[in-house]
Amino acid sequence: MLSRWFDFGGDAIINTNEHIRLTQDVPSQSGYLWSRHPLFVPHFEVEFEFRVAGKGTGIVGDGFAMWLTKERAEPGPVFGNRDRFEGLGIFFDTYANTPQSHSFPYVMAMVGDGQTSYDNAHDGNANKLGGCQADFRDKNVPTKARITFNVKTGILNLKLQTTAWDHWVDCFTLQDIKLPSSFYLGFTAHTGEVHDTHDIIGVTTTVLEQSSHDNFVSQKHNNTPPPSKKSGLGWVFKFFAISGVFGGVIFVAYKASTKNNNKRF
Ligand SMILES: [Ca+2]
Repeated sequence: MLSRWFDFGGDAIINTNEHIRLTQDVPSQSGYLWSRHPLFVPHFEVEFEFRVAGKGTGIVGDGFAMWLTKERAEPGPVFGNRDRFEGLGIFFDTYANTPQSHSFPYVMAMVGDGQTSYDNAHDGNANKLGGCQADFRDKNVPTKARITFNVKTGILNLKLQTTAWDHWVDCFTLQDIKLPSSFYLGFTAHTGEVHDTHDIIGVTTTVLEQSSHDNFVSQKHNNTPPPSKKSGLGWVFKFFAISGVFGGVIFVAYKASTKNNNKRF
């Protein structure tokens, strides 16, 4: 239940073998999962598996969000997180606050400057940088998202897997994105009058490197085939995968600091 790298709170509950449940399928819940330590990596990928489902067949909500922000673990009104955040929010919105030209669920991105509010009344339209319709609710296949971001080029891409295993569809690619120099990785969700369960099943982060040809290549590709049977250790395994990457980053930071100290003395 305790982790050096992540913590959770609000109404989030943990099933060690299965998932972190950010909200249950009941009204007025709000939960979070946040990295304890900031990331300082210039080029990376975050892939996570999630599941949104519930007994409701009509109006459900409200959805969940993935964050790369300067702040962490500050519950509030934006899918369970604080408003006026600084950094990236990707919203997996299952509830139409106002009639839209697109259908729901809808996935969209906003980069906050620490002062601008999320446009809650219009599902974030005022600050939408990119988005796509994505039928990710209550699916039989594992639903996943993969975000890649390159600080140098400012290019941010989101792909989704919602229809079949290893069938990734581009949701959006954004240019000239600037994030805070260090940021935390978080997931939050909330329910209001309408509700759903919002689960984070696993997260893997990969540090990507620059090749000698100035192209960026991945140190590691995660092409593992679908599990033939759900492993009880799935969450634990993935959790250690995260810890490994964060551990690596922290270790580098620690090494750098030690080196400076050595020089000084
Ligand atoms: Ca909404």
